[in-house]
Amino acid sequence: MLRIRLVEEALASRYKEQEMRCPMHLSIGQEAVAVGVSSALNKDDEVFSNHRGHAHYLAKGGDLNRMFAELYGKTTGCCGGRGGSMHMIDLSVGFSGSTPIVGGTVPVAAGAAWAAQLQNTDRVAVAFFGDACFEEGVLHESFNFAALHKLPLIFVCENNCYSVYTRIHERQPDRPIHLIAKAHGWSTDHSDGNDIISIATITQDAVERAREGYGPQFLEFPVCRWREHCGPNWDDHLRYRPEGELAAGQEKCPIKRTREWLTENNEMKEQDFQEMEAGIQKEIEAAFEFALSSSIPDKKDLSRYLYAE
Ligand SMILES: Cc1ncc(C[n+]2csc(CCOP(=O)(O)OP(=O)(O)O)c2C)c(N)n1
Ligand SMILES: [Mg+2]
Repeated sequence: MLRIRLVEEALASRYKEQEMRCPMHLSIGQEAVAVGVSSALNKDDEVFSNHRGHAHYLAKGGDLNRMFAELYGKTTGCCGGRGGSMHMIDLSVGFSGSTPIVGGTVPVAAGAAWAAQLQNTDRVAVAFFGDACFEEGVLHESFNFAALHKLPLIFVCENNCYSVYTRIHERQPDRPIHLIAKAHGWSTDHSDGNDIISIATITQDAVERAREGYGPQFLEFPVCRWREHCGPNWDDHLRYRPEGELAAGQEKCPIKRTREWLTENNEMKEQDFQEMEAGIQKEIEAAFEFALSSSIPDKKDLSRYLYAE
């Protein structure tokens, strides 16, 4: 969680240099879900992400150098510099892709889960999405298909209550999102999206059920997006959130909470955190150097990769 936080804070501070020329949606404040869920997965389990995907990519084991190079549009990026922030992929660690089309990866995750089932593997697929994804027809079609075929698929809803500037109660009827999944007859669970231990625990249970053939599982985690929807800035001055909501969300910071818990239980000392931070900062500096010194794609390759080669 700390690594993801420091990585995204570093990206936010360098974004204004205008060298990373892709829109960027940061997960600052929402790190616990990506990390807690991924901690319950094997390397070959397949994760599918959305527009807010840096945390999912890193938590699944994605390479930081290749991620930064992708953001800078360089050939060494995880998509050869063609995708940018919202189209990352690293099949070697089971990060099977992200797209910015809200709901776009959900049916693809269902396909991956179906393939895992047809091939008699014990792999599961995971689809991360936000609360706004419930307004997309394809999510409900995927729910139906997954339920019908009892797919080994974990649906993970990171509910930050917003679709850009619009609060959930202006967009959807007032009911818990996880009850929609329950209506399909699945196991559903939900917990505080700032509590890494409970996220990891309920995900482990869900993954186990999915591997044992009990079909799709649905997890909902309420979280708080700290910064603007898209971009590196703070935007509370725009007043689309009720007064005090952001401050209350920040007070529940998953990293602060875990740090306090680890210190109180004598698992880690202040010095350990400082050493950890220093190590991460070094890694971040090296990743920027790697990305900045890599080359940009050649014009002659422009039409490549449109179709499988
Ligand atoms: C099909 C589709 N409709 C609209 C958009 C524009 N759009 C991009 S992100 C976003 C909000 C998504 O909210 P949510 O799914 O809750 O994720 P969050 O940004 O809160 O993490 C919208 C409407 C889009 N990318 N795709
Ligand atoms: Mg949202």
